[in-house]
Amino acid sequence: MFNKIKRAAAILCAALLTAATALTVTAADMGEGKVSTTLPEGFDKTAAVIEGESYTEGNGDNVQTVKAADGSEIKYVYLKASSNDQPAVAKYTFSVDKHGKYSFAFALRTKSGSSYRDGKVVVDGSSSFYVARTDSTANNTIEYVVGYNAVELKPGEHTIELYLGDDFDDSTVKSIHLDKILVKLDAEIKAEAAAAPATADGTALAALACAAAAAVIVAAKKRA
Ligand SMILES: [Ca+2]
Repeated sequence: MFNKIKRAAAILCAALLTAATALTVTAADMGEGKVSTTLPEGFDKTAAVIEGESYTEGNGDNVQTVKAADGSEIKYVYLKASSNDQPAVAKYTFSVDKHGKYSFAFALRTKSGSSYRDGKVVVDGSSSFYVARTDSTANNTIEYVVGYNAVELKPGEHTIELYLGDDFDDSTVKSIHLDKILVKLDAEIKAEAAAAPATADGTALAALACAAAAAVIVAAKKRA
């Protein structure tokens, strides 16, 4: 029941943001994410980047690449509803060196005309939340969905898994195209958001990927 309520909140949040972009619904308000086409405030510097296609375990259908409108390539993992009972999942390992609350932002490839889709995120096998977005009108760009901002992590190794929403079935196209997961300590997000207005754009992501993460190290494991 609780998850159903959380899912409803995520759907409402995404719908409201689509209907009126001036309306601000924050992750803190909803306990869920909001959708943006630019890097979320506070994530534009020194967030750790987990590439969606570099999952350490899982049964993601495959790794795909598309060319974005600006000529760059988007490489992502394609999760789709399975024809058997095996849930589609991609799992990642990362570690942090500071104790605190962390937020996650999910960079999803857009596909015009695609249906509503959501994903269930599980951190360390227990904490979970949904990321959700509505239909997309854009094609081959990136939308960011900011995750629940109250995942407390202790120093050491952690896991994050992305599943399709658990009400997915095979009646329509149901899938997620995950490009990246950004991980950042909440205190650092707040400090950066307060220090400077967000100026992030697509080019900022390349710089971000090269930046030294202050508190998060993404595991260097390769997929088998
Ligand atoms: Ca990627």
